Amino acid sequence: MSLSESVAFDRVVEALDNFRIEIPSWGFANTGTRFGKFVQAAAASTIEEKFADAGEVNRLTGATPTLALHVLWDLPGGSPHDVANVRALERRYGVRAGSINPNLFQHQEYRYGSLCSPSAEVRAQALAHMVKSIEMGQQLGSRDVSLWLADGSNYPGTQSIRKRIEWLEDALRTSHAHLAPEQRLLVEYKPFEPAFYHTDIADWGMAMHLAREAGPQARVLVDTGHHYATQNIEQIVAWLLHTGMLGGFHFNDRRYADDDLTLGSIDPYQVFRIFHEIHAAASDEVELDIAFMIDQSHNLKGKMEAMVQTVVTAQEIWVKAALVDRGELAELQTACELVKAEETFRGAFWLDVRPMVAAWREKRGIPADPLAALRASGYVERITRERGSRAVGVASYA
Ligand code: RM4
Ligand code: MN
Ligand code: MN
Repeated sequence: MSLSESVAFDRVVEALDNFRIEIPSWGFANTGTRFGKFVQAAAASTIEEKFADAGEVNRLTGATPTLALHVLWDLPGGSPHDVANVRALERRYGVRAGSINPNLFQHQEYRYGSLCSPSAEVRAQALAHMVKSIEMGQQLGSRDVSLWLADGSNYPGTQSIRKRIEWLEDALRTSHAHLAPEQRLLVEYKPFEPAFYHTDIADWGMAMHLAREAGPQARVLVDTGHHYATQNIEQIVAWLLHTGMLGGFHFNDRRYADDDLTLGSIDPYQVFRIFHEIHAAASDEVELDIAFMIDQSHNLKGKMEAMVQTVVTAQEIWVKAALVDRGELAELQTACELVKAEETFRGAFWLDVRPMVAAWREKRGIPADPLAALRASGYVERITRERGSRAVGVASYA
């Protein structure tokens, strides 16, 4: 890292001023593993509580102005009343509705699939839900409809993989036709779980094909937890950037599978490598339109603390990647100066950027240490008292 201190700070300011990350409503709710759920007294169970928590995270970090919503959990009626209610909550808590996530994995009818079910009737029901989600996005003024499909099969020979591709192509084309001009359809992939033999959208190649089939407003969404353990995620990101197909991210960390651990807790260098690809593409004037989102829900950590910790980590790693001297790196790459290139690259990773990030926060009137500010605010104690006494319904998530 050979940038002078003042150049470095300017870059930090620019990088953080432009960095926004969406938080998920389900990150504040009680969820768990397949085996058990350890409920938390402070967990949110109404949409108002989720907006309140999101507003607090935004106040502490200045980086989370939108809240991703899951249709079945947050907008179950899908009625005008739901929409009016969300609009009022947006005003009250200073956070807007973000991506709309259809829920095609919890109804009993979806046992053998939703958009890919062999039953035409079930496929029609799933498609109607897609269309409804798109319309809710329009009414809420939120831009992205983000599709994660749990469809797949558990045993070889039990389903026609190719027929299911055709049904899915049809469903996505029809869904796309309902998009307003400013809306986008994001297609997420995941190699396995809940299906354990084949998953209908298992990797980025399938997601990219489907997004292209769907239409010009469809893009791929990369959930960092949705890859096999050895996969080179930043290479996938580079390809999606190159092809103009990168629509967004769901960030979380993992050690084994879709673990939804806090970002950077296992492998911060992985996050750095992904962020570097994005900064590098931006400096090469690649056109970018990327929704950064968090997809985590914690079973053991306090939900507010974990969310603030994640946003802070994302900001720090985003800044580290912004501080790679890309001019120098390009020269070293051309000259095939391997060790120097690698040291230039990872030198930025080793920097302790926390003082500069704190200085940026002070400059922007945000608490210098958001986690300490959360603790000092008494917010978690208050919601624990207010929410703790009632009986909790515990949702399950994939
Ligand atoms: C899935 C996937 C989706 C998320 C659900 C809750 O594993 O990551 O994005 O909506 O979990
Ligand atoms: Mn996800
Ligand atoms: Mn996931």
